[in-house]
Amino acid sequence: MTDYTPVKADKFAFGLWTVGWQGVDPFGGATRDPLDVGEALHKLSDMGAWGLTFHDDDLIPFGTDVPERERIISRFRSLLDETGMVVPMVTTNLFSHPVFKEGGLTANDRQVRRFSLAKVRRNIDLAASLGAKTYVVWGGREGSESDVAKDVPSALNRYAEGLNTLCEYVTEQGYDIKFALEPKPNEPRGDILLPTIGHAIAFIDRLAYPDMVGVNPEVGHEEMASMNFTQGIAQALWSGKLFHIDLNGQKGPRFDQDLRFGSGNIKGAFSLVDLLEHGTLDGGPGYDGPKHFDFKAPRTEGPEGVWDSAAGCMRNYLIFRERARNFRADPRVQEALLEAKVAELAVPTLAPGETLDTLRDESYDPDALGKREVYIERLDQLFMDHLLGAV
Ligand SMILES: [Mn+2]
Repeated sequence: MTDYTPVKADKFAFGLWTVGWQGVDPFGGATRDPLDVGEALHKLSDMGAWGLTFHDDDLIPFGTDVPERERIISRFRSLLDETGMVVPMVTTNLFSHPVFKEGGLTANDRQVRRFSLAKVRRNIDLAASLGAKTYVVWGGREGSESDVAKDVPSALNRYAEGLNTLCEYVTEQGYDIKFALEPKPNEPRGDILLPTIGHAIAFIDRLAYPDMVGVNPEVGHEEMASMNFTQGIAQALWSGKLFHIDLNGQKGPRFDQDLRFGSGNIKGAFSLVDLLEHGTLDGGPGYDGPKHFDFKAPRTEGPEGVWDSAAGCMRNYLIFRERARNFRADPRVQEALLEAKVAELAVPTLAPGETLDTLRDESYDPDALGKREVYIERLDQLFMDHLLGAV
């Protein structure tokens, strides 16, 4: 057993807006004071975190003039040097200002779309200069409350146009940046475009530069839609599209809770970490990118509670990682995997040279097959035993 102390090599990253959230919700104002970016960087670095991410407006308030913008950026660069923190990902706020009330890249109003692209471009230049490799696109306002007011094919065309234009810009500039779309089913819009991992992956296939675009799935966003997050991540890995990940917690389909990672669906979090760390049985890779926490300490908490919550995200990941390693190394588990024929699924259904005619000529005993034991409960209980530390 380790002491679950995070180190930089674990690549834990936090959004500036996560630890900086002041607790404003639709029913009440701030319960916490603003957090200075210097304090955020020092505190996170001391706690063993590796990276800090931000929306443009988190670091540089909307409407800041050029000299003040330069001053903020130069102070931020010094703070990064001082703390050894990196900026693995940057994103754009295309949702807070009223200009985005009807969308950003897919607003019906063409001037809003042009403004949105210009805002993204300006922030991509900053992202590249800070060494960020991933640029997240979360279209929280891209959607509608009224089906008749949004022509979805046109919206998807404009979404694609925006991304294609940004990909061309990044290539022309020689930036080492890829885009990651972040799906979410609803909130703040009644319905958001590209609501799940699957929608996003299908959309990416239709883009002009599909290799430059992947996904940034968030635990809570998929679970709001009753999706199995581990299964979605497995498909993203299978598609070569898991460019980034947002870890947090959610208690089923309801508003976006952004609980600390591990809180909420604990068994789902365990299977997720097992997948990220060990990949799939057919030798498919796991994930070695940033483990990025997009959580919010509940507004009940004061400043100390925020760091308790942030530390809990990393601690829970490390506990799951240790237990997943123990699970995979346990001889009883290996036996149970064999009994449940989990690895047999990696064997192609037809052998080389076989055809459907081969199958036609084969004899089957469906009744016997229907009566077979599958031993899934036995395996799943071992999984629970390891998760709960009852081994
Ligand atoms: Mn969320």
